[in-house]
Amino acid sequence: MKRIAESELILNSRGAIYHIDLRPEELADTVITVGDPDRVALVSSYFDTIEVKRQHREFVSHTGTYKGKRLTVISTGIGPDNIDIVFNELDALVNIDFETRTVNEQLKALKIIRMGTCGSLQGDIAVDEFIAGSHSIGLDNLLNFYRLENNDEEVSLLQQFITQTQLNNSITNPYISAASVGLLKHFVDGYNTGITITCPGFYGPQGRVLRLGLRQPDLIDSLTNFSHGAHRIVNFEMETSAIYGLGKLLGHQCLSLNAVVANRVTKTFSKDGGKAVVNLIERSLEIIKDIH
Ligand code: R1P
Ligand code: URA
Repeated sequence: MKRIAESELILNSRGAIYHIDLRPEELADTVITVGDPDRVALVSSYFDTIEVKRQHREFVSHTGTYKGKRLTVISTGIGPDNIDIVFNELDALVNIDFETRTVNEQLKALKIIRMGTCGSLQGDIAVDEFIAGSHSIGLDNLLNFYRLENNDEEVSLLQQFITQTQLNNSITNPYISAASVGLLKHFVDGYNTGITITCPGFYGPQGRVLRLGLRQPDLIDSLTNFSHGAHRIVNFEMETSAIYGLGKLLGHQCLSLNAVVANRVTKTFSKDGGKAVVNLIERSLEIIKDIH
């Protein structure tokens, strides 16, 4: 077995992995990711007990139990680049032996569920509603650094996306990956579903104009109008493509749940996005506790 060098697998003086500062025994098999570091304490406020609390940079993590189910909730901060860090380090915690610095023969699959916020791209999915992303198309570049392979359905969706939106140019080289079907099937009542677009920014990359002109001024319309069979694009945010792509490559089951705080078609913003997030957390924890 090849030994992974100190410069590649970086451990701190606690024997914890570098950015997220967790040791293997401090991580639960079911992980909730949130963008906002303050949302970690919000999620863990529903826990029966909290056994571990760590923080390094924007990566806050609490491990405890919710109605008896052991969970870790961790903040990723904003963006796919942070997901690269969090996912590689979560995977290392369960699939690399920190003593020998070798990959375990028996690999473990985590269940990883994002609870985030997003913008709706459909007029009929209003602010404060929830979305579970069936697939994610990344307009960011992260998975282009890895060897992501697609099944026939994904290839066909991506080809149609490029044809209909013409988004495969000097701005972006889109990629696609899917949610875990085994997780998605639990989130039906109260969750809209469809394709989530992940953008490498909140303003220009999501078609927002404050003072700067855009190279892709028809971005929102082209995403809203996309359709392929029963598939349509429902929302965008800034992490899901990286979560689905890396989750698939590393062998973890992933799902991204988001509360809609902005609707970009009706041009409305939630009057109480905080409450929408609380509602998403409460409903989703009740489902997660029963998933084995
Ligand atoms: C932008 O405001 C942030 O909010 C969304 C986006 O994906 C981005 O991270 O998610 P979170 O609320 O989980 O951070
Ligand atoms: N998060 C995003 O990335 N975009 C939105 O419009 C709202 C939340």
